[in-house]
This record gives sequence, structure tokens and C-alpha cells, in this order.
Amino acid sequence: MSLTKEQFITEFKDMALKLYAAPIEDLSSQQLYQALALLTRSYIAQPWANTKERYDEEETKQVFYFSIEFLPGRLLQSNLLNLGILDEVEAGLEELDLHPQKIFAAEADPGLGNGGLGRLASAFMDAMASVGMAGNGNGIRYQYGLFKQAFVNGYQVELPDDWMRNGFPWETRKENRAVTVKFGGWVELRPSRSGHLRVIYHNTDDVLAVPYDVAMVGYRNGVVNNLRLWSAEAPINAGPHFTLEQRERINQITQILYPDDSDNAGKELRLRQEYFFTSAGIQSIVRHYRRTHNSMAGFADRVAIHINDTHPAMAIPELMRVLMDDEHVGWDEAWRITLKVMSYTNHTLLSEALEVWPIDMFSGLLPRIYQIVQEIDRRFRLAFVPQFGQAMIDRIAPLGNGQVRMAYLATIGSHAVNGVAPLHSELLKKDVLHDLFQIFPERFNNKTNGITPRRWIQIGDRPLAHLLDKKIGTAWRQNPLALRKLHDYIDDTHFLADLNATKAENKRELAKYIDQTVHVKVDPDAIFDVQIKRLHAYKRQLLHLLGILDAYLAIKRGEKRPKRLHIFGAKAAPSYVYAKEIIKVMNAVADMVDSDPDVSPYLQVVFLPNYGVSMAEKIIPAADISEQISTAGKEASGTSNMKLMSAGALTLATLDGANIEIKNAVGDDNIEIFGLTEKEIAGYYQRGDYRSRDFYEKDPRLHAVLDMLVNGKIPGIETEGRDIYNALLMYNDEYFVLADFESYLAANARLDKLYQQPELWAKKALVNIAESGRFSADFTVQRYGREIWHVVPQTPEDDGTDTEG
Ligand code: GL9
Repeated sequence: MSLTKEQFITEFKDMALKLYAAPIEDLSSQQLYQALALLTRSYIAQPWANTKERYDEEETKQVFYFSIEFLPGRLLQSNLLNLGILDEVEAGLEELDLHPQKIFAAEADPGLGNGGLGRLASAFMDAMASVGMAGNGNGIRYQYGLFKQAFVNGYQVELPDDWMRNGFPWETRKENRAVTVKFGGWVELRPSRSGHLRVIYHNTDDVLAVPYDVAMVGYRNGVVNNLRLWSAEAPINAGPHFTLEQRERINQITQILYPDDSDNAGKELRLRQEYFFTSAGIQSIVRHYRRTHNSMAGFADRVAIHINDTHPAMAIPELMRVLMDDEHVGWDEAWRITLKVMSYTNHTLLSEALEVWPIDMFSGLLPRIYQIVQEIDRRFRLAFVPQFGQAMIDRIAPLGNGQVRMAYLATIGSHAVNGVAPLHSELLKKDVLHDLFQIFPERFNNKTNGITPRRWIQIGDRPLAHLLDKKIGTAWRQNPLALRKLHDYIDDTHFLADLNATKAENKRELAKYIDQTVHVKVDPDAIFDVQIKRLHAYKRQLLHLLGILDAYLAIKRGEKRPKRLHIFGAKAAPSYVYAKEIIKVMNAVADMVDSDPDVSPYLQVVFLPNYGVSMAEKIIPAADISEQISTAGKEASGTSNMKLMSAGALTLATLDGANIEIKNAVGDDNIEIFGLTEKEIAGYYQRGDYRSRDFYEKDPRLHAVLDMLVNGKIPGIETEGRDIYNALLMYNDEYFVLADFESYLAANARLDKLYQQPELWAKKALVNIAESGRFSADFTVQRYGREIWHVVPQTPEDDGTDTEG
């Protein structure tokens, strides 16, 4: 859209006055934010309505991305950018003597996700709108997001994340689109006079699902898609016997996000949440379709539904239910439609994350859905036992061991199943879904994750964005593959110096932010070494920590090294004791290092509390080193690896997840690889001959570092140090931390050395930025569109560079 600075100033003052009956000088940052958000929303309204109308008129095939989490980050700046009016608005605000960044910072991060999976869903929403794809989100409007993390005496404490305290100006309540979701009770199947089966529900708990829609604005293309978040409310005519307790139970459904990362929450409330938003989504899609169609026959040509991990896998039996019970479609036709509509992404190989539900719980809460799953199970067995044998089919049928197995159900009921990086997709076929791959090989494919450079470079890294504009023009803002032009300047000494200067500027900014938030002074000239992600044993923040302890001892011995600042951001699941112990030890080490004048000139550790999307926008541009050091074969993809690469950080990585593709993109010289490969680790498992203690006994540096956990040198970690020590030595180090220690140190030493040659470092940074364009989520969703959803994407064009293995 077009908007002049003057126009904006008038409209903004007007909006502020209407809202607060006061001149802008009297308003707080929060109030200014509210006024600006509402004004921005008014700019979005028309294109939003137009997009909807156009999709309906042209009968565009629609994608519905079902996800139990979305992590959009702050929306104001990103909406202004995508509308194409960010510069005018900022200029206007400045003319009014206001500070744009202060106003933007007044927005609370919607805490509707845990980590990578939720962030990916939001990147896809942004990307689908930006390439002009009709993509809708379907999720839950959690009143409280992921907990707010604080540290008390170095321990993580969890505070409620009341992110909607000041309201959420981007949502529109659509009470006229509410649907009813049924739980519990029992079902009676009765043949009706017309010959259809009539399904009669008795004694159900009915919940009203009210949608709140959030605009997903495409990048300068006039497209505005929809993210629909469902809220649970008591039915409107609940009757005189409806108790406050019942009301409370209903409200609970969308009250809070489960704070578990890569873990199967396994609670009835979680099952309720899953069915709630899935059923509401399916019902509203079918209802909308039926407004303009007499039958469901063409449904699969107009609708694609994507299941983001198994949490929404009940979309499969739920669509079957609606097709059969409400639309009177027979089983075979309903199954044909369902298969064609559904597709599924797996996001993890960790067995503890594979969702299963006890049959008793499942059938009690969802009796009709359970009947349908039983029938899917029965037919699956009937069809495949003859060819594949009872034993194999027992392993992978939807029902088994007294459980409903969601990953198997999702695979059986979808026409496409994908992993999120080549290695991960291969391991799905080899291990977790191996038997199902035997039956349905054509369903399996890879779709490597992506990120949105709009948020991470255009918004998050303005100094770099401007430098790029100056050097290679602005084409990269539309098509990030244009970043490859940077290769032309690999020997341009001035440009390399500019690149380093930009990084230095970002580091000074982050240093200020660190000072403001945790009151720690850091040296902006240090190497900024960053590990930001959920805290999990497999991600091996612990390996990073052991590396720090080794550096500490080396410096104590008098060794000189370039100063390193280690920056961590990570939340641990509240019930994950080991992860929380690691946080405590990290904080204790940070204090120890800080208070030791021999060491602090060379080494510093900062653990920033409450890591999230907005904090990532501050940290990433300042990173020199990106730690992606998971045990090979455990990290499905990772996405912070891509973001940090696009900011020119050098990746210190194991051959895991999308690190492998980053390595292929930048070449061996521009990434620092270390550690065991997935094959080598699989070899240890097979032979059963990993002995962590051997490494401890062989390597004096490792010995010394591990002893620090238990010898009292690090104050205040008696219990935690001992537990970690035991996990590594007595319980044989499940994640091969000790096996990779030596090569991790060697890789770090190479980076220290390289840092002495700023120009060479800048060259490597340049190659990383130049090759990061291929990881744009715009390309990822276009691949989903072509190969899974069968929808036609529009702009910008993917050049066909496929990073798939
Ligand atoms: C994850 C994987 O662990 C990541 O490697 C992957 O990048 C993302 C997105 O595909 O999905 N799977 C998973 O359960 N989480 C991931 O981050 N966890 C959370 O999102 C909390």
C-alpha cells in the first residue's frame, strides 16, 4: 500500500485521540503501541477482506496448517514491513518526537509455542502469504503462553506468561463462526428411514469453540491470509443446571500452553486441547465449503489439511466423522477424500516424544472418534496382514499395547509424510516409521525447514540489511537467492571491513541490551559465541559448558586466548529436572568466571533469562559463532542454525539435522564440523560398546573438567554437579558428550585461531550470508505446495535449487 509520512501523522494522531481522548504527548509507550496497532489493523482490513473474497470467487485451493503451537513474534513491525509502509511510519513517528523502537518493544510476544515447531508454523504463515498461497493457520488461543523464565539464585523459576494482559490488538473475535465440540458421553448408531446411519450422542459435554482470527500479511503483495485461533467457552444456552465448575473446566481447555519440548505430555487435558482445536477447525472448513457446494465430492480438490506433528492427527478420524455422520458419505469415499486431503510432518525422532494415548482415556473422552479409529485399525489389518504378516502389522497398527499411536495413525491417514531435513527424513524411513515405509514408500519425502529473512534480516538486522542494499541492491528483500551476488565481493577488502564493522555495531547493541536486562557489562570486542534453543540433553548445552570449563582451566594455567563471550538462551521444561540442573550449573559457572580476575579478561558467560522470538532478534545479528552441537541423529532439523548463518555467524556443528545442508551450501571451508557422525553413533548402539568412562580416563583435560563438577571448585552446585557427573560417568552418557569432547575443543581452537584473521573470518561470514537465501521459508512452502498440497504458488519464483537429499 502507499502512505505518505504526512498522511500517517494525521491518521495516527487521530487514532490516538479517538482511543485515549488525549494528545500523543500524554500517552505511554503501551498506549502508543495500541494506537499504532489499531491504525495498522485498519490498513490491513481491506486487503484482508479482498483476499478472502478472491479466494472464494476463484475457488482457490486452500491450505489449512493445523498446529498446536504458533510463535509469530511481535507483529507490529512485521506487518508494517510487509504492508510496505515501515519507513514512512518510522519517519512520521520520529517527526512526532517518538521512538519507533520503544513503541515496537511495548508489544508482548505471543507466547503460543515452545520452540522450533511453533516458530516454523509461523514462518510458514508469513511465507505462504508472501508467495501468494492461500494458506490458513488453525490453532489454539492460549490465554497464558509458555512460562516466563526467571533465575533465582541461578535456578530457573517459572512465572505465568500473561501475554494478553494488555489485550491482543491483532485478533478479531468471530463469534458468528463458532462451532460446538463434543466430549464424552456415549453414542448410539441407529439406521434412519433414509437408509443413512444416524449417530445420536447422549450425555456429552459440549464446548463452544469461538474463533479469533489474526491477519497474516504477505510481503508487499496485497495478500492477507488468516490465522484462526480457537478459544473454549461455555455453550450459550447451557441451561439452569450448568455449574460454575463445569464452566471452569471448559475455560481450562484453552487457558495454558503445555510447556513441554519434544516430550509427550500424556495428560487428558492435552488430549482435550488437541481434539478441541482439530474438531473446531475441521467443522469450520467443511461448513465453509458447504456454503457454496451441494456435496463433498469435490472437497479434496479445494482443501489441503496439514498436520504439524501428531498433535492434530485427530483431524483424520474427525474428517471421517464429519464426512460420514454429517454429510452421509460412505466409508470408502470418505477415506479416499481424507487421504487426499491430509498430509503430515514429523518433527522428532526422540521416542519420548512419540504421542500415544491410553485407549481407556481416549475412548472415554472421544467415543465416536474412537469407533472410527477402531475401524481404521480393523481395515488396515485386513488389508496388510496377508502381505506383511501379523507381527509387523501389530507393531504399527493405530491401536496396540492398549494405546492409540498417533504417529502411525497420521501416517496411515495421510497421502504424504515428511521429515524436516534429509538426514531426519532418512532416519524416519530407517527407524521410527520403517515398517510403514515398507507399506507406503511413495508417501515419504523430505521438506527441509526454512526461516523468514524478513524477520531475521530486514527487521532484526537493520545494519546488515542496509549494507546489503548498498552493495548488491534491494532485490534480496524480495528474493533472498539474490544474496548470492555477495560472492562477487569476496575479495573486496573494503566490503569485508564493512561487514566486520556491521557485526561490531550489532555486538555493541547487544552489549547494551545485556547491560539493561541483566545488568552485566560485556566486552563487545569479545568473540560472541551463541547457543540459543530449548534446553535439552540431546542439544548438548552441556558439551558447550564443558568447553567453557576447559577454557577456564587453560586460562588459569596462563594460556592466552582471544576473549570469548558465551551467550545462552534456553528454557527448560518445568518437569525436566536434568535440564534445570544444567541451567543452575551454567549460572554458577558464569558467576565463578565473572568473579575471577585471572579469567574474566578472557572469558565471560551470560545466560539470558526468558529467551524467545524477540530476544532472538537481538542476539542473532550479534553472533560470531553459532553452536549447533546436538548428538548426531537427534536434532530433526534445527532452525536457529539457519537464522544465525544468515547473520554471518560461523556454524560450529555436528553433522546433524539441517547442519548438513548448511555445510553443503557453504562448503567445508566455511563451517566448523566436529564430532561423531550418526552412523558412528548407530554403530555404538548396535555393538553396545560405548563406555564413556574410557574417555574420562584417557583424556586429562576431560578428567579435570568433569572433576570440577564434584570437587567444590564451582560454588553452590553440590547436588547438580554430582547428578550431571553421574549421568556422564555412571549412566554412560546417553548423548555421547564425552566422546565428542576432544574434537569439540579442537574445532574451538581452530575458530580462536581464525578470529585472529578478521578478513578471512569476514570472507567466511560472507559466504554464509550469501548462501542463506536457499533456506527461506518462501521456498520451503512452495515445495510443500507443489509436491504435497498441490496448490499453485505465485511469487517469488523458486529457482528449483532443491536442498533435498
Ligand atoms: C522440533 C525439532 O526438534 C527441531 O529440530 C525442528 O527444527 C523443529 C521444526 O521442525 O521441530 N521438533 C520438536 O518437537 N520441537 C522442535 O523444535 N520442539 C519444539 O518445538 C518445542
